[in-house]
Amino acid sequence: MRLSGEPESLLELTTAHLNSGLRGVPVGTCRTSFVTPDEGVHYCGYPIGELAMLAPEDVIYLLYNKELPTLEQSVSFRKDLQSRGAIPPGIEEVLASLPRNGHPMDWLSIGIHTLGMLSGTGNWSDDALNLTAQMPRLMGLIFRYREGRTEGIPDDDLNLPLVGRFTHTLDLQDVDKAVMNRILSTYLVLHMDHGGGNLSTFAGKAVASGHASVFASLAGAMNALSGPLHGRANQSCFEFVKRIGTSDPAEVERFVRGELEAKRPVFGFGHAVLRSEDPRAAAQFALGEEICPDDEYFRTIRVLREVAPRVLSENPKIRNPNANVDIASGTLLNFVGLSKAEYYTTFFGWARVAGIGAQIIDERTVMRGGKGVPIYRPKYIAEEQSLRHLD
Ligand code: CMX
Repeated sequence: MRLSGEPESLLELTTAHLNSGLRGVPVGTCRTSFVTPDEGVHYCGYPIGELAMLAPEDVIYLLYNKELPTLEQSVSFRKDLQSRGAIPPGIEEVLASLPRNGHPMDWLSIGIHTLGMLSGTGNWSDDALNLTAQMPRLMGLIFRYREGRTEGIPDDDLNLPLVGRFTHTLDLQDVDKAVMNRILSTYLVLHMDHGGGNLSTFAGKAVASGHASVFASLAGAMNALSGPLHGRANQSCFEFVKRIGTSDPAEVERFVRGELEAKRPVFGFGHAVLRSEDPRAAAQFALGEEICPDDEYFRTIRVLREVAPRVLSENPKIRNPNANVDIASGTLLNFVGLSKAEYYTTFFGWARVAGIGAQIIDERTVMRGGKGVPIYRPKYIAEEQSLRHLD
């Protein structure tokens, strides 16, 4: 059945597109990023491999302004973020009341919502930048309250870079904060944006299209990200690496084959769009070789990176047997002292606040000559039962 045949249509819709989660159906344009099969995600035209080692502040500037900052612009943007970063005191009372065994992603969503109630301005651009600047302190407080470390929380230091403010609030003893900051900076840059149609970005923009606040929209995006088929895959990936428990190539191969025989996914491999190794994986492997080449889990993933693609390639229906972004991120976070995998998706969420926030501003204030994209309203076709009353 043909559903549309506009002369300029990008796609001829058929019944095969129905109930497919809008897969492949063009719905709009994206100004911040796109994904290609060979080079993966690009931010404003730059392949991610070229941006991986930049400071998060400069990449946030890129996503908002569509060009990398000059030195002067970079300094002034950091000052602007500093002026926006203070979070209202009421947030701690709310965090103190949340169930400690609740998932950190639920805490993050509630935290963002609360920030909106306490400090929202109603201006798209200000609210998105304010939340971006508030995130490090919120993240640090979530860790501290969830773990009951509520005594002696250092005051926020707004002069620090974004990542430094998080590690300062977290204030873990016996860790190398400089290395932790480096790993987290790269993690944030690699995860900030991924095109317009991934579930959390789409959900956030859909909520914003009804003119809900930036905070409500981003809280909705975090709820979408929290699912095990979406953002929570990075938690599963590190749990998977820990289960392997060896870096002996023959043992690793036996493990991978066993997982496939048991019909379980080989985590950290495969991709819906990419057809070669994800440059975000390559960037994290390069960092790991520098920072933790002898770490037991890093040795495991180094072997897995060689073995798994060979084994997965034996199955012709697997379109990309290579490593994806999740293969190494948990191992690196664990190495720097962030060992609880249940938190890994919150770092993903923290990073995405920048990309989704920038996309929301584009959809609300730039698209359609500044009028903004109208409220989302895709068409659903009535099924037979729902037409019975017409008989
Ligand atoms: N392990 C086992 N089976 C895999 C596989 C893997 N790593 N990658 C693909 N397959 C299977 C698929 O499940 C699918 O099987 P069915 O036909 O029985 O449904 C078949 O191979 C074809 O899949 P595909 O077209 O190559 O890939 P999809 O777009 O369907 O799936 C993905 C992509 C990421 C969900 C899949 O590769 C996967 O499950 N990987 C493991 C989990 C993982 O690492 N997730 C993190 C993704 C990170 C990211 O998206 O950036």
